[in-house]
Amino acid sequence: MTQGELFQEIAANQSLSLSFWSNIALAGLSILLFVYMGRNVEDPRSQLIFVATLMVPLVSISSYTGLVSGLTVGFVDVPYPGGGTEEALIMWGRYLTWAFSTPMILTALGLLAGSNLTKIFTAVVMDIGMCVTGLAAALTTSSLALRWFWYFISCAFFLAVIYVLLYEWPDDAAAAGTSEIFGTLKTLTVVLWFGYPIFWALGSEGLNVLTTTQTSWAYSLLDIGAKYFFAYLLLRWVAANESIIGSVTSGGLGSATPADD
Ligand code: RET
Repeated sequence: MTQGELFQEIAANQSLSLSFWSNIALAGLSILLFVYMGRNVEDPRSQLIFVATLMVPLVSISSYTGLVSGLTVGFVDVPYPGGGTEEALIMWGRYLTWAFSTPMILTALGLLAGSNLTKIFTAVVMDIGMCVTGLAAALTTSSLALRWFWYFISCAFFLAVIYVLLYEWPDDAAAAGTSEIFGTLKTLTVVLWFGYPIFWALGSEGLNVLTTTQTSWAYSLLDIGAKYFFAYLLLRWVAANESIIGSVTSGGLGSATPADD
């Protein structure tokens, strides 16, 4: 199918189109709002959090423009359990662009927690591994088993990210004095991020319990919470508490918290 035909196919499905356009609109509004919120921020660490977080809606508007234009979607012969293969519209651009947006979310969270470079690097590279292997899972057509093997590799990367979020950064955030906001954002992130592999498994890429349009809406709604709402909460706090972020002294390779022993 040509890109023009894919574009027509998407435009003809009103609900699917709306799941894309709603995010383009929200990403656009978020970009304007976040630039405005950051206009007076002067502390360099707070500015870095702003830039990283601003990248999230910037990547998002690009991602959804790719989807709605037919550039980053395609019909793929997906093997399903039971032996059959079905041609399904796969939004592979989502997995590709997550490799750019989710590292920004984690970098911003790590900076907020006052984490050291080692932990931020670990979270970011595991996260990129998760997105790229998720893309491989979505595009593998040769074997059902290997499709799911990619999925489980991606889940393993994902668990490493969750580990850093749940067991490493909370202690750092306590030392940095950002515990309260970090706790809120951590919970929001962990809960919403678990939604993605669940909907992948249920959707047209996985077990085909949900249609492509339903899967797309699931991702689009998760995106609204995990990106724009998350970013708004984070930036509102950072703009109001620049001095706390400014007094964080960690950021090198060492541990932000003193060793336990
Ligand atoms: C996939 C499928 C394979 C297994 C796992 C996945 C996890 C995806 C996640 C995505 C988060 C995306 C966000 C985007 C915001 O821009 C790739 C669906 C574990 C956690 C927050």
